[in-house]
Amino acid sequence: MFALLSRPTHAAWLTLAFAVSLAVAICHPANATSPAAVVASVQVVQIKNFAFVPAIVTVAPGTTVTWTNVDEDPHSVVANDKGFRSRALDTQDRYSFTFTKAGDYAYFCSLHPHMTGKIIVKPR
Ligand SMILES: [Cu+2]
Repeated sequence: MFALLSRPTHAAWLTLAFAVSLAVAICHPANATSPAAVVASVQVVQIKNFAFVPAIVTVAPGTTVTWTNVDEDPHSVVANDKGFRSRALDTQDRYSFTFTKAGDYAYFCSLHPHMTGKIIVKPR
């Protein structure tokens, strides 16, 4: 008799504890503003005013980076190690490359070598 009464009470406490922890989790989303939250499977880089924007991007392996030239002048995207290389991109042209391996990938514009950028591929 006593066991039958105490069991539902125990279950009620477990339910309450679960509800409280759930409420805490909802009210405090983990690291919502940390840099890790910026990581996405698709990353866009604009080529604007003779610069790559953002110049340095951190992505997870498997991320496709798409560069879009929004300048009036043609630009290109060329890896320092020649691992990827776009043709000359006219206004609104795009170039995409999927980064599968972790590492730092420095690149530049072959038409204006002072334009540089970097893709950092890092597991989450
Ligand atoms: Cu350029």
